[in-house]
Amino acid sequence: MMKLEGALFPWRFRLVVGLLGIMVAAIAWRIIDLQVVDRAFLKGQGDARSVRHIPIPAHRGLITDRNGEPLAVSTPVTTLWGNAKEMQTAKEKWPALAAALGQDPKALAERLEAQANKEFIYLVRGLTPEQGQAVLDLKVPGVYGIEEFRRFYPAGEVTAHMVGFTDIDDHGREGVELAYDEWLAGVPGKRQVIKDRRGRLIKDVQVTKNAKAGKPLALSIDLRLQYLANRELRNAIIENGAKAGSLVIMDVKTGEILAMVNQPTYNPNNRRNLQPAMMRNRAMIDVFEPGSTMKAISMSAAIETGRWKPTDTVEVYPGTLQIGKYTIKDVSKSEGPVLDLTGILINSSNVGMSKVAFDIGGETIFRLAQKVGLGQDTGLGFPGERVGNLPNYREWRKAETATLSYGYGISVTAIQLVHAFSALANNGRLAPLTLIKTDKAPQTTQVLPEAVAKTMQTMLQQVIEAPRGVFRAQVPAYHVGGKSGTARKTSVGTKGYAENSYRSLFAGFGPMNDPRYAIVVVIDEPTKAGYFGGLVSAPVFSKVMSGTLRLMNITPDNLPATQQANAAPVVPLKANGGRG
Ligand code: 59J
Repeated sequence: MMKLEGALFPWRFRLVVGLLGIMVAAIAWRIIDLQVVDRAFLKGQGDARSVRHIPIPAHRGLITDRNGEPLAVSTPVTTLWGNAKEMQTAKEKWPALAAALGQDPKALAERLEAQANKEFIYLVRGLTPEQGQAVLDLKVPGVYGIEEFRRFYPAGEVTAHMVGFTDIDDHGREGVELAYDEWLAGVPGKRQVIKDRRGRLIKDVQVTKNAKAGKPLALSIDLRLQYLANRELRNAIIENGAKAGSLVIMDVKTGEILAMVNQPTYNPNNRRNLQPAMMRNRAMIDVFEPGSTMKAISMSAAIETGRWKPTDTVEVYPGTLQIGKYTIKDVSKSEGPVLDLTGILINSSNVGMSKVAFDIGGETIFRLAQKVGLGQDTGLGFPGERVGNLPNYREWRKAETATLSYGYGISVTAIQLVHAFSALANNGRLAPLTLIKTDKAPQTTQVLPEAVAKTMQTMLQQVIEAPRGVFRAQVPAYHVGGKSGTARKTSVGTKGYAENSYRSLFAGFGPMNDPRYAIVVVIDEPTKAGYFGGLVSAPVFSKVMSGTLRLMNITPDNLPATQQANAAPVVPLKANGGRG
């Protein structure tokens, strides 16, 4: 075969072998050339053109109030960054850049020179896309843009504690923004790009993963009530020269928090000059002794035993009661030496309450307090939320029993206190608390017999409407009920109570014909016009409850007879004015 072919085409065979030989030699030379001679050059080129993945920001979910009013909105912004190394090649363009950025040209030049070997520096973050494009249109070498989102809080300081805020990288840092971060955040996407060594985009290759937008969140709060609560609390803090305060409004039937405000507050859109005191969501993260507001719970426990009814009496004379070396004192002189249970609440008698408590035992009060959520986990999972403390003693001696019955030796948050009162308002049924709008009726727990809750509603209405009652808590056109409290603050450092610093409290609900809203007002260290809860906090309750009932279109249950006549439908005028 070989011989035959060789004999037939000897010149062709030699030609092919020769060509192959030349090709092999050329390839070998090329390999040596690439691997040895040009190695350094090519390696540099390879590094310079590399595939990178850059994140595509995910749109963060919108936070709204219960009626769809925006509370936290993500808007697209452009962040401009510079490759300072590259920027050194076009210093003549810096003044125009500074002008477009609204920065001092000298300061910018100094900064760029000081960081001349940095390949990434922020020039300005969070411009509107139009502003950003205007700067990019200058085509300054080394200046690039990234698309980001920035959070804006339309209601500012009014919803600050509740909503919280995100950090500059759009991660939740406080409040609902933090508690629901995963729900709101979404998942960033990825874009494959080819960039050169200086970070210049050479080619936008493809989107390898689409960004997944975060989910929207409708809170339980009603922005109108939030504004109302904030305004009235702020005014009261100023008028009373108080240090701080909280106010919570709850829908007792659904468990929804309709408003939650604190003073002092802050503007989440401008967080420069923030002091830690402004950032505290006190209604959930500060605990306090509930003082006499606790008597509403202790009295409920007494009536639930069946051993006591509202008209049963107790001797409170002479306004003090000695328990070992501990003296129980009534602050105000009671209307008589003997008070019935309603009278104990109206006169806020610590002595009377203690005597009832000795009869039913501290543990009875403890158990109900526990059931209505005092000193218990709310399940809300709000960042920094406190649980408070409801101590259980192996042996409830008189001192512990008395102290708990009128609200000391226990610590609660404002939100727990409003929750406890909601059980009385909702006929003994406790709805779990929520900060999220709910559409279906919640599963409630009967924590107190309906009849007992109804008895308490009547008594707490008397606390406000009786001749010696807390008239400042009254609401025009509606019947409401509640309990004031004035608690000496524990003084820091010592074990005892401060002589001159108080917490003024009010907890109540309405309207009494079908209680719907519970409100708690806490005013911390009032220093001007007195400090009694009935004086300082009750008027705030009145104004906020009044506004709430009106805004929510609740039919008045206490109209004077003449107004009721007016409210009745009148014969409408005929369209032509009655002329035929
Ligand atoms: C009080 C307390 C402190 C703790 C006392 C208020 C006790 C007590 C030890 C002295 C002012 C004051 C455990 S006052 O809340 O009784 O607003 O409707 O702070 O009693 O034993 O100069 N409330 N307040 N007591 N401590 N320890 C009354 C009452 C209450 C009122 C006013 C008058 C106290 C009508 C409180 C209100 O019901």
